[in-house]
Amino acid sequence: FVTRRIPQEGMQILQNSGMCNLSVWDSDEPVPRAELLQGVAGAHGLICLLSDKIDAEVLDAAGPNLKVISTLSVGFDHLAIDEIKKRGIRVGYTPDVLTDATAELTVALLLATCRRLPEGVEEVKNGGWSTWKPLWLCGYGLSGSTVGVIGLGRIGLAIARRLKPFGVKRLLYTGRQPKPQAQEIDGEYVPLDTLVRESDFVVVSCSLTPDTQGLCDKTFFGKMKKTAIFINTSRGAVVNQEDLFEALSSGQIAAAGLDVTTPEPLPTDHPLLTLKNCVVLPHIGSATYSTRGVMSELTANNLLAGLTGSEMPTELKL
Ligand code: 8YV
Repeated sequence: FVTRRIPQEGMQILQNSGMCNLSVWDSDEPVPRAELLQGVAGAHGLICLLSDKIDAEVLDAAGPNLKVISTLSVGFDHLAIDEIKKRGIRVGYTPDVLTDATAELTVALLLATCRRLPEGVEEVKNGGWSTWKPLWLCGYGLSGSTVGVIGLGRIGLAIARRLKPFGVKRLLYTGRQPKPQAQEIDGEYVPLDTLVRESDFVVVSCSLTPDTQGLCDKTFFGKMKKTAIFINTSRGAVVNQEDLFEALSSGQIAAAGLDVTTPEPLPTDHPLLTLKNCVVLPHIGSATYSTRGVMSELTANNLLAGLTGSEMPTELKL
């Protein structure tokens, strides 16, 4: 069962394999819960997306045939891993292939936020561009700055690599343990507290776990510099959005750029969208044609390998 029309590259692999009797929720919209429960019944394999919550109820609805779940994402916080493990189901996911695209988007969002690009575009359109004014639309630059990356995994490292050539002076990072790869970017492993206090740019690139859920809250924002910029391209739930709104509207921090929110999509009347100093994107980190194409190929190949009991190109170690 495929919960959404995935890019053609992946669909072709599934169709050409001649191995599966495909049932696809043929839409660009998420499959409604009732249809998911119905569609998955008796399936041997499941292809899903981030927006599909795969919990015990879905696994029970699938029944004992289900051997493999292949998600079109690197993140797997939508999967009830304990329940999946208990049932001996294998999981495929899509690491590495989206690292460059997501790191690129993070840099784009960071620059758009610190140099106030959306505000500038808006001013040009609405006639706010009058004469040249010395401090009009001034922002903060990367050159000479301190950048702090929370979570120096594949994507965090790719972000840091791209930011260094902008003239970043210090590159701080935090996580469960120091990373040897950090040498390459002269990264300094520091406690979270130090990172938050000393960074001009705080970039969140960690996965969503019980430890990171709500990590960026009132206390966190309270420690940031008043001139600092907050960027999140990982998962919305790492942030307490009410606390972020408060920090942005009170001037506790300078600005924020978010590619991820809770919920997604963010309602159009959400308070964060009333703020000029908050740039919100609709979760497009991996959205390049080639990346989504390769992600869908990998998702299909993981599924087929799982169905035949062979080695998957990228299996999640449960
Ligand atoms: C995906 C993501 O674009 O892979 C992930 O975990 O967050 C994004 O790259 C998207 O969620 C597709 O499922």
